Amino acid sequence: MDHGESRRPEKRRRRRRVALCVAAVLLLLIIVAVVLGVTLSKETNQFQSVFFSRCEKFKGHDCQKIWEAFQQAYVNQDPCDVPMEAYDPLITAAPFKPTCNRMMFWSKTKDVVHEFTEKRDCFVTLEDTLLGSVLDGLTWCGKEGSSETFTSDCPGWTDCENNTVRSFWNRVSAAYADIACGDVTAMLNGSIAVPFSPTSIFGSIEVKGLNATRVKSLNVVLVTDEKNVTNCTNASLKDLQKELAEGIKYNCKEVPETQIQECGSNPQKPCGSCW
Ligand code: N1C
Repeated sequence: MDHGESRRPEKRRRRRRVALCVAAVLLLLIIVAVVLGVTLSKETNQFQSVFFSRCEKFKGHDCQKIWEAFQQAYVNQDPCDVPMEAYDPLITAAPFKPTCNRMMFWSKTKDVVHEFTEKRDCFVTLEDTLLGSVLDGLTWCGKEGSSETFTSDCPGWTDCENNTVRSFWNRVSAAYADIACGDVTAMLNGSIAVPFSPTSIFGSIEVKGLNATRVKSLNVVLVTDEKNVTNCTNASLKDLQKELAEGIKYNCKEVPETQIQECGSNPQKPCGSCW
């Protein structure tokens, strides 16, 4: 009898302890879930606010509509399985306008090109257009079963070909080349051994996408430095000419980087005489 009475409160105490433990674990789980949820949607929110602030610099566009068209390409998708066609609705939502004779392509010369185009209004690169400027320098991807946009741990070029970011640049570059017209310019890097790479976006998408009914000529500006590793006779540039559609004329000129910089900082000089 005595025994039974003293065991009952002991049992009750044990049950209370178990209940307390369960409650503590549950609370911890809730905290972890909330923290995780907040940091994840923080990534989405931060990315979205960069997207909108860059987009809103372009007047007369519905950035909300463009954001939705952009998101449908990769949200809730395997980030290694986003084909370039997934961005078709985005191109429809923010189509490119042709700027004949002023279009500038580039490969492995991003900094020189943009230093120049920032200062002078003569040429238009993809980064000067709405889609190019909104996404320039950003990383993003989705995940199956999630409505979030992630900005870290996204697969890159070495992980898989059809990754979210690469497919975007492939798709917008194809659209940009497709509307090219008149005389187009391309800045290539003359201080590397192979200035034209067939696997670059310029080599695999843009050159092939130039339409002979619209494009008169492709004018390569081969940016050189003191080391002068390559010139216009470089074998890779022969490959470039072979890729051009029949009817598009080809020119190449070696231009020292210092000359491009000087022309950039001299607004009096007409663009046509920069090189
Ligand atoms: O692969 P690339 O260059 O030859 O691509 C450059 C070519 C340009 O003419 C642009 O029109 O393709 C277009 N383009 C961009 O505008 C662009 N902005 C930022 C291609 N890529 C772009 N990026 C990023 O740089 C993107 O992440 C891609 O993978 C690199 C390509 O650089 P590259 O090899 O020098």
